[in-house]
Amino acid sequence: METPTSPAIVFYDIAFRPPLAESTCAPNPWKARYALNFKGVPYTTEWVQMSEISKVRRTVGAPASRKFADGSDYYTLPMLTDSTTNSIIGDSFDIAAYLQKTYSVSGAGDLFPAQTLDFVYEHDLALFAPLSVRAADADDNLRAYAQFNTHVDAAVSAHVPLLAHGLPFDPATAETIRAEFVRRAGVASWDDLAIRGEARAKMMDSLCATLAPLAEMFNRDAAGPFLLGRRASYADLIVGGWLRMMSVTMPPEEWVDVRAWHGSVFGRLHEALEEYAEVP
Ligand SMILES: N[C@@H](CCC(=O)N[C@@H](CS)C(=O)NCC(=O)O)C(=O)O
Repeated sequence: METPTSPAIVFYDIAFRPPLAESTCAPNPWKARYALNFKGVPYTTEWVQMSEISKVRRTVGAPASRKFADGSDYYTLPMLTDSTTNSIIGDSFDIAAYLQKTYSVSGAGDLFPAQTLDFVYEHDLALFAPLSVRAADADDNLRAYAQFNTHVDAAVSAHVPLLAHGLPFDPATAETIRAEFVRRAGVASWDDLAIRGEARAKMMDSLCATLAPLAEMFNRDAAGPFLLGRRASYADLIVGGWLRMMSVTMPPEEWVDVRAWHGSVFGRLHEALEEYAEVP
């Protein structure tokens, strides 16, 4: 009789409140998890408390993939290890590119089909940690996807106060994590990171307007629900990762609105991505 072996791929994701598979909502891990499920390669999830990320990455031997504004290392997830190739990959985009290269014909096929990805969000965001900048990709097509990733990240990050207070922290560690967020933001209290009332409504309007050109791209192929019609690609997974975060962290009535914006393109995309939303 064969003994069952555990999958060669271990995927490291951020642990929020139990049940972990329901609360998981960090956008970059979601992009990578969607990519893994798209490829249909077996893996297990290693759940990491936010306070443990730097320790876990250092133990595995993955350098930080971001820097704080002061230049110090910012250890993040997702991360993936693959014992079949002895690889350690510590960035969501790198994970998708790795899966495409290593498991090129697996699952739903090509994660990076050529397409026009011209969503642009010009920004001058004063974030506590600047968004990651990728070294220039030799491959024009990957570069186009990476730029799209940066613009989508920036567009939603500019509205992240709408999401922060809805993060489903584990009650056991919530106080520590909130204190860390307060420290990073340089504010006096967790409450200072909330946005309510008229200011919130205004920020929702701004998010809606910011996402309009992105929605237009989804309307190019009327068959939908993906940018290329019936065929999903990593660009859809990038947007989908952020939608996952919104679905968990926004008040339900706001999430209903987001789903309905711009002819319901985001609601349709989110639903279609259920196919790749398994959390093993
Ligand atoms: N460029 C990295 C960024 C990853 C990133 O920012 N991850 C966030 C979650 S979406 C994180 O790990 N945050 C941990 C923390 O804030 O302490 C990637 O795409 O993987």
